[in-house]
Amino acid sequence: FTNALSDYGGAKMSPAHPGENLTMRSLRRGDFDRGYTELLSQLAVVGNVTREVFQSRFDSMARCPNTYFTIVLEDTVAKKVVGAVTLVVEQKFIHTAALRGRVEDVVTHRDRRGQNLGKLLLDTATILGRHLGCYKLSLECKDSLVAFYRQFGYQTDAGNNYMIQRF
Ligand code: 16G
Repeated sequence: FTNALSDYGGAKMSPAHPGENLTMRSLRRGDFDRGYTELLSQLAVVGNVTREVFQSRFDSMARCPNTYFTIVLEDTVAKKVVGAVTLVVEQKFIHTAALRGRVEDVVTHRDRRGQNLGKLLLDTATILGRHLGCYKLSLECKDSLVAFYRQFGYQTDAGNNYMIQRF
């Protein structure tokens, strides 16, 4: 897959060839300085996450092997992270001690939207989840993004409700 070129509305893209001056790779400890938290703030409230806080959270995630897979797209000229997706792999007892994947924090920089970068990131996370053996992948999204996520095989699940409690 990493070399296979898929059709993205005429443009040929793949993780190995995400586009001119773009590279796809795992999140790094140094990505605070490449604007990762700034990018996340285009999705949700990030709050006061300093470099120290970022690095400490990065380190604690790294101590959970095979759990947090954050994939980013870096603009290699600007040295900025312009897109990201996180696959979180949860270990279960059910389904014969299965793995369940959650797709989280999908964001494309506002200046880079409409270039199929989100689609490439989602395809990559979905294929990674399958490759790791997840029996299902799920995500939460706004009404306006339901159609976007449908193209990757996600569906709203009648009878299964997404419930939430906020603190
Ligand atoms: C969206 C995100 C989710 C993120 C949440 C933050 C995707 C597919 N979903 O639901 O990962 O955690 O927004 O929203 O990227 P909140 O600030 O309201 O919790």
